[in-house]
Amino acid sequence: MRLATGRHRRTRTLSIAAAVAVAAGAGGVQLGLSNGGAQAASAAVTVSSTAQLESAVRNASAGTVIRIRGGTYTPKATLESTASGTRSARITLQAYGGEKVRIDGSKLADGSWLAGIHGDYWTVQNLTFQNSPAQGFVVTSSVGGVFKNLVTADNGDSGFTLRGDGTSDNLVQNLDSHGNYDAAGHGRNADGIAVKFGSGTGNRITGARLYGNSDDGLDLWQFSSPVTVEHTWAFGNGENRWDDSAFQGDGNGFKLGGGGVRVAHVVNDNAAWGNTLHGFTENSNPGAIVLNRNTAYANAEAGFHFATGRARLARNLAVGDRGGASKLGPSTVSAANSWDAKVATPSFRSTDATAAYGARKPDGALPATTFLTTGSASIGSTMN
Ligand SMILES: [Ca+2]
Ligand SMILES: [Ca+2]
Repeated sequence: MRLATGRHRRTRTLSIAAAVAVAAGAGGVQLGLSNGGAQAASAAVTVSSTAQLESAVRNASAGTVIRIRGGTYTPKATLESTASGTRSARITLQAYGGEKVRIDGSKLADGSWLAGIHGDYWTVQNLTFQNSPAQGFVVTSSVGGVFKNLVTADNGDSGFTLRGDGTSDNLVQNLDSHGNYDAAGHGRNADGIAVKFGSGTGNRITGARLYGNSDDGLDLWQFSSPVTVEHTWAFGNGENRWDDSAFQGDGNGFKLGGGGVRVAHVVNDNAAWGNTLHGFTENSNPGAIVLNRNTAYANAEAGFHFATGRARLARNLAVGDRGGASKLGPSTVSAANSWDAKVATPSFRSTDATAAYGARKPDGALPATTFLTTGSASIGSTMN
């Protein structure tokens, strides 16, 4: 273990403080702060009712595997745990076999998250988290998490969130996050995935579809360590789909910073289309963000907006963005992109996005599509 115990001690203190803060609020949240009585709950447990699910999450400890039978579950308090697994004894929360499980927040008190993990080495997979009054799924100061084949939809704030210092080595794979909208903020906060207000290296997002959210597809506001984002599509964000007369959603596909931090995120082989603001933007992050082989298509503002920082852009493709292909400041490095001199812009095989909305492959991978592909081996997203 390369980390000193000091980090764990600090994290645990913060987690308990946060948990107490939640417990002190409305809703009577019950938290499994003590593992003393929970050891017997380790190992596999299969749940088929909301009460069983709440109990299983509350009592989880290293080695627990919670399997949820198909159906819709409506917890009355945030599904929350401060327990940690280990590298060799993870805590697992997943659907039973191939069954379809929806965890639905429509019975939660206003302002409640639907689910919150405050521990290390969790695996959460093959589940839908929907209709929360606030955030859908929140991971705080966690290490080594695997969050795979999840859906976070129609929640009252961001769908999926990574936050807090000590957020390291987490993998978010094949997330679908859509329709998230914060009514109280008139849509200005709810992103598909938010990695915000924290730090820690080794976090990777891959294979996500982030669409139809009121604010941004992906938002890395004030996360001060590099995040890797790849094979991810952000589309149709920032549209007022809620008949909100005071709508304030922004609508960037990929918002790669902001809030005064300087950080060189790595953003490769993604696509952004049909967003109401920029496809890809530094959002004032002055760091040397790396962007290779991304595609921006038909966004309302710039395809690539990097006006103030030191981003390094290569082999990106921008077509049909109404604010122009790129808006780049003097400190950026731009080479072999479609807007650079003597670079040919290949034609798309298809501009019909239907297949991009379609069912994923059986293993959860992005659906096969010719949408926005060109056949070029040198420029633009591969769309897979
Ligand atoms: Ca916003
Ligand atoms: Ca945002």
